Amino acid sequence: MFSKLLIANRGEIAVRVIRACRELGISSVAVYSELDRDAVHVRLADEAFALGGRTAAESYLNTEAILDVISRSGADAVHPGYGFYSENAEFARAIASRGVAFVGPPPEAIEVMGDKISARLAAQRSGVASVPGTTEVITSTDEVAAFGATHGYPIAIKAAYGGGGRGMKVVGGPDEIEAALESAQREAAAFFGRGECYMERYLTWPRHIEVQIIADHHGNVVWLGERDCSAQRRHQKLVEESPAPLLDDTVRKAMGDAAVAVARGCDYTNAGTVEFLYQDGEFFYLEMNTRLQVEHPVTEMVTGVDLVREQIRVAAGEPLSFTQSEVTSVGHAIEARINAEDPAGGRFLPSPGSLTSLRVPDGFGVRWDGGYEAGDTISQYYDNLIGKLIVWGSDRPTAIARMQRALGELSIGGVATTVAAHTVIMASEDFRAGTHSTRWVEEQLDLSGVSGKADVEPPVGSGGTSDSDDMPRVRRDVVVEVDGKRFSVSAWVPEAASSATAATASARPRRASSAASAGTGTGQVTVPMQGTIVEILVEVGQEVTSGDGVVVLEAMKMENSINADRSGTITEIKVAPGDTVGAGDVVIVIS
Ligand code: MV4
Repeated sequence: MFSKLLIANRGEIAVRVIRACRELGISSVAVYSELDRDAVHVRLADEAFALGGRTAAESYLNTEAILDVISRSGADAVHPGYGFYSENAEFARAIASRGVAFVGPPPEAIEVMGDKISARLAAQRSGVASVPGTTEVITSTDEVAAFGATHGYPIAIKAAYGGGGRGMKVVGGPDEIEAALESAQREAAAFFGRGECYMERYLTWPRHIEVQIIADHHGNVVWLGERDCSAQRRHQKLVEESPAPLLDDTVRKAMGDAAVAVARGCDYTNAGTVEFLYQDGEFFYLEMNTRLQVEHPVTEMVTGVDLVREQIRVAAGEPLSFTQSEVTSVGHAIEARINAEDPAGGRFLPSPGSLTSLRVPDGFGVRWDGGYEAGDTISQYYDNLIGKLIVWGSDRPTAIARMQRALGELSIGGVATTVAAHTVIMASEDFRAGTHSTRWVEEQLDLSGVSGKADVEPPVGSGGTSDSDDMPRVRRDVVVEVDGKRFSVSAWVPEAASSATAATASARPRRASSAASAGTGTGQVTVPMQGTIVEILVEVGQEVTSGDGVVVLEAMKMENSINADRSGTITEIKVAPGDTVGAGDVVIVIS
């Protein structure tokens, strides 16, 4: 077994892994950005090392800094969590070459599954049916037309190196082929650096059902039930549950066998998830996620298996601690993702800021996997997941009632959250009947009357959701003696309070551009937070009215419409799709 494990991640998943390490008697090493100096994962780990930087790219995705800390810490294993380096084959190889274990699958399996065409071929070789489609790169519109003539419409055009729905275009009929193919290829090139696309029959009302698998280095591959993740918006899951409602046991078993076959087919080890689309009693392989997923707790709650513990054990070469026939699923588990987002009107607008208060529910059958405490800040630079509320009940109605009870106990001050959306989802007839699909939240759920406002408003004059992550701090080096040994310690202390307050107040108006609907702006349209430009909605010379969307910005995993701050003519477009921008950058000029 390992003696020291480094967690190359932050937030709730870093906390989750640290807890597993403690239970296994493994020493844990945290890493942190400048903004996470006092984060929960840092406080909880046995040791912590600074990476420097603030944005993800400067910190948790700074390969040089991470590799340096891995060697300095003496860690013999690295857990990547999800996101960041979790599906990066090059990183897995770099670690292995240093003699450090990667708590995840072999790099070859990550690569096969990272390319969606090769992933479809892998499933095919394993005898598992994918959605009817092609396994070759589309080279002309004629190929799409021929596919449509044979299989009918709609058709989905997807990026071969894509993921998360980005770049997927739906073709409703022959006259839409040209535009759809062109924009799919353009977006794929902008976002994934490769324009290759392939196509599939587009399923119109599918459920997203995924199977958890785990494999060891002794040839054992088992599946641990499935999760229904259909309640999502813009490819961000909101609610996940296990077992999937209204799923026939024969179909469930067939899906489990198919998932195991896909995993075996690519010599998979460690934890992974095989995604399927399920419609009209049929299931189709979609893709495989070669990492531990956010929603893994629902599987843990019904099977009793500690997935992170098993991940670490199999990475150390130990056999799985159970066999397939020993896996059982008892009762029902539901997870609600609690994000710092305002779901008002179905918009789910990011709402970074300081948590002025946080009271989490407890009691029978309730689990909170969190990464923050009251006083911490949800930064615009990272995922805005505050925590995951997971409940277990003896059956689905009991679990839903328990989730409703727990949501009622959860109280978060300082930021808007998705709690109100979860309350509506749990009460909705479609969700309770289990008839919702992947399009349900966006197209049918009524969130018009919902407000994501913080439960507890900060006292007037406190600065409210002020960006305390921007508070200027200065380094003070002090020498201390611990058990007679001399240490030099760097303390990061706030600058004199008065100057800090003044700096924060003038530094950065929040949501300047998106909130500017009064039409009195300067015409210098800025983005309110760091992110990636997804789409330009206007052209130079075009007339716009104040409040019109001009640019789509992806930030904190959400697409945000950046709007004109005054009426006038577009005179300059300073960005292109794929560009990274920082808070306050001017993207469009109107005069
Ligand atoms: C599909 C589909 C319907 N038909 N493929 C979106 C993300 C990417 N992982 C695959 N996605 C989809 N592929 C065919 N042939 C519908 C989706 C889809 C979806 C899938 C899983 C979870 C949520 C989704 C939301 C919208 C669309």
